[in-house]
Amino acid sequence: MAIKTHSTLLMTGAAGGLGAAMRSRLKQNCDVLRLSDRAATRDTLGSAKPGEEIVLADLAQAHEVEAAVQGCQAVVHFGGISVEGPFEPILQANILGMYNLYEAARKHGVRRIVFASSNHVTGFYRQSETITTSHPPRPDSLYGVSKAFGEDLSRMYFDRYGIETACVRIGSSFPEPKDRRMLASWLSYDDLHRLIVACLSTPVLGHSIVFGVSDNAVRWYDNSGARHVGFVPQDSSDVFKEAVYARTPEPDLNDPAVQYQGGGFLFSGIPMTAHKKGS
Ligand code: NAI
Ligand code: 15L
Repeated sequence: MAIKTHSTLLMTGAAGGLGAAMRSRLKQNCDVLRLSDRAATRDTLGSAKPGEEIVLADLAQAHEVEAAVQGCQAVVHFGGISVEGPFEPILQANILGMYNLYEAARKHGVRRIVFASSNHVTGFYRQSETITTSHPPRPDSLYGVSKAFGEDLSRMYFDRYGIETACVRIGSSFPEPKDRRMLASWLSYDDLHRLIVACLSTPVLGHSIVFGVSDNAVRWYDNSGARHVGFVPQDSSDVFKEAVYARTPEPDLNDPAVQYQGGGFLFSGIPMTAHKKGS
């Protein structure tokens, strides 16, 4: 989708999996794509191609984030810790980093942000439930809590300062679904790109929550509360179903990773209580 949404677009987390996948795609949607990530990722990012700029920044460092944001009209925010783990790095990158990003956006007049939130904000809903964008968060991990914080922080910046944000609760965005759970949560890279462009280009975004999944047959999410975003997924995990079933074992229905939408994230990081683990 070649529609130009903004002149200079900042993409944080540009050296990560989704950053790499969106780098060529988002180039069509702006005059200048500014890529940002931690200094340690310099080699992964390589040099700036035509129509690109690179501004390295640690999200935990306010002045570095300001330098990355200055001169941009919109941001696609992929940067941060992307899995469950020790709290300190999550605190620095996802919580302090989110605050630094929104303060920089406020100071430098950024009007719209696409925030890579996560299905783990609602990971403690069961796989037998269908949830809407209005269901309360039920994070399954410290990582999920940090994304819920990001959603609330961005809401405050919308209510106070009018900065519009799409909190995209990405399911599982990889080249293909890795397991049976991902048949429900999978988001193709092309659908992710469609979703980002929809968020950047819809006339009125406000503060919106959108589930980022493809048009999969098995679905836990009802996106009808986000129709104004105009995201119409065009891919489906169904084409991978046979292969995924052939290479993965029968699910154990007593396993919380099978019962809950958050899957394996329920077990990583801080210990689970006996209540959730056992029965
Ligand atoms: P990734 O881990 O491959 O990329 C994250 C990037 O953020 C990395 O390049 C890393 O260097 C950067 N980063 C981490 N801490 C930083 C800091 N303090 N300062 C600056 N940069 C920092 O993750 P991936 O898969 O590309 O995901 C991108 C975003 O989307 C993440 O925020 C993740 O939480 C979110 N997401 C991804 C999903 C997926 O299926 N890939 C699903 C749900 C959410
Ligand atoms: C996420 O939030 C992670 O960033 C990603 O690595 C996947 O694990 C995904 O969720 C998932 O739930 O499959």
